[in-house]
Amino acid sequence: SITWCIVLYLYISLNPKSNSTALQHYSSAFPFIVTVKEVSRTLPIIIDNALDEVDQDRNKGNIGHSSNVKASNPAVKQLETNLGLVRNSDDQKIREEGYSKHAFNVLVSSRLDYHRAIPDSRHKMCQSQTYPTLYLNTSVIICFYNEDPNTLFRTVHSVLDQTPSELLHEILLVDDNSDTGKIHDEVQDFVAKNFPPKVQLLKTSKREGLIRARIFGAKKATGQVLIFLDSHCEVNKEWVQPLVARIQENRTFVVTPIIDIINSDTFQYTSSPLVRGGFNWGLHFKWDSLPDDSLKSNEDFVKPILSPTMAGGLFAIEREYFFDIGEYDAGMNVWGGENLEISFRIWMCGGRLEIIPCSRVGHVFRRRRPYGSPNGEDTMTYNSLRAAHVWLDEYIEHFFHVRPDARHITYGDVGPRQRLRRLMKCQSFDWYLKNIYPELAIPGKEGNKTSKKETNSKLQARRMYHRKNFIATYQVKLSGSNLCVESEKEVTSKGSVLQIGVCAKTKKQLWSVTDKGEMVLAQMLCMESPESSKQKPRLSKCHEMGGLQEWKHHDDIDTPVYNIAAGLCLGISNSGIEDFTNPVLENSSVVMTVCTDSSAAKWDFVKVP
Ligand code: UD2
Ligand code: MN
Repeated sequence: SITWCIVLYLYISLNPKSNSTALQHYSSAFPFIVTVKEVSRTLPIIIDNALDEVDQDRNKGNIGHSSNVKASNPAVKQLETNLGLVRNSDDQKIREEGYSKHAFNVLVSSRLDYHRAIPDSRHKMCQSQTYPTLYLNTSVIICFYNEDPNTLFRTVHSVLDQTPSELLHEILLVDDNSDTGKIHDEVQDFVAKNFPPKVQLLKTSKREGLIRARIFGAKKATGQVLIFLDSHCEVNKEWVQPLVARIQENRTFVVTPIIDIINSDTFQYTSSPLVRGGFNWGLHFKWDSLPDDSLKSNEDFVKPILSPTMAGGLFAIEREYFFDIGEYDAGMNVWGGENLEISFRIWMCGGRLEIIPCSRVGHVFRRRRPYGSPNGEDTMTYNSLRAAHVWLDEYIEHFFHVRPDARHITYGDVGPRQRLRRLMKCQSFDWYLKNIYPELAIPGKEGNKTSKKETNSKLQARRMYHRKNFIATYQVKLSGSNLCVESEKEVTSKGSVLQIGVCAKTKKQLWSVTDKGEMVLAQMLCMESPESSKQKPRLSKCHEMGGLQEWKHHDDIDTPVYNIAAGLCLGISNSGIEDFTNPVLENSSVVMTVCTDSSAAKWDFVKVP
């Protein structure tokens, strides 16, 4: 754990944004908001429970669709309740196609109940909140493009389940001309059979991208408040009341829930810490920690939080106000940038943007976006340029400084948007920076920005928090043999695959199990499963977010070792050889395999004092 501390110390001291580790946890779940460079490398992830006031209860989920498997092996039977379990080649196919089409675990999603219980992630103060009589009703608008139908249906069911019907005027599903008509037909059929008439399916005549698809939906909506959601969400208890209550106070308040995390591998629902929206000069959205002393008393966990920007997907706005302030820039394509544009516009043109901590909605954060734009264009840059030319005034130079290439990229006609800004007599960007986002460092200016260096005591506290919670250390022995799982290369060697070697109490064979279900070799690197059985498990930097680094097993003999996210078990490559004294088995590699296959091994966890 000394090494762990040193690694952590280096990480904290080298990372300029490390003033909130909760933030890093959160940001890492939002790969789409960090710079391209950052996306490609695995972000070191550290969860800061200290900043996360709310219980991180893991949601187990209920099995929904029938699981008619008769497993004779009692150990496998014990695993049967696990949602991600790959039971046959059909399952494997669903899982692999799901990852490639949707970038999340479709197999798990298909087995989860549409009405599964998710943990109430709100602060305890929210649970006793009362709201005034709410007289505004809502239109929930959910745009989707090639979405996994089950996940979309769960989104809709959760809104129906959790929203008082008098507040829910309608749910509009906008199919953004998904590639195959099959998806549309399936959704249409399901809507007709399973949902009340207030759920309506609409379709754009061509692929519009999420921005124009939302405008399309908003124009059809007849409720008094528009609420936009992504098509892979689950709303939490009393999510809508605090949003509507706030808009009733003032129609120029645009409000967002806290976005909780639905793990894209396991669909576990975890609560997110209280953070707010910001951005950098590359015009990438990012999460910022709250200003110092924001959370002093319990009441502060309930009060609206001023937010310079919104993440984009989930927000509520009074319908007429949405159109009054210019809806969205319809010249923006497919994905990206619209969230900063609407945020600048709201603030600069007399509105107010807030996060409402008692409203919580879970969202499946993916590691990559599973779709492109129709002509392969980088819509994020195109859209950001449009926003920059309309809203940034002289500060656009800072954008170009970070993105010199963008100076020469076309961005279409922004004349109408600039006229809109003049017409509405909006404030300058300088005003916005000084009054709403003074925390943003202006390059070349020495401001009294918060110091990037943490005080020693803070650092100390943090190090204490991130010391891993090791439960016990084991040799993991192939049952009935004297062969153990070990790293092929040194214990510090990231990416090393695993093999079977004669048991010896060397570091290479000492696996420490943590309270998060990780198996950490020599207390340094985590055992990580690949997404499919075509690749091998390896040693990876621990990211603390479960998923492919979370393992299930008994802590004694004869247990399968199961990875929920992969739906697979730990096995050995040359199975079938029953004579474990046979030297052929030595150095045979450790693989991921369907849990019921003969290559799925049983293991003894032999405690090492
Ligand atoms: C985030 C936002 C997303 C949007 C985006 C920036 C959250 C949780 N999500 O990205 O709402 O603001 O940043 O543009 O804040 N879709 C279409 N047509 C398309 C592409 C997507 O309808 O051509 C749908 C898609 O099915 C989904 C929604 O738009 O329901 C958002 O897309 P996403 O989930 O890929 O975006 P995400 O969460 O990465
Ligand atoms: Mn999304």
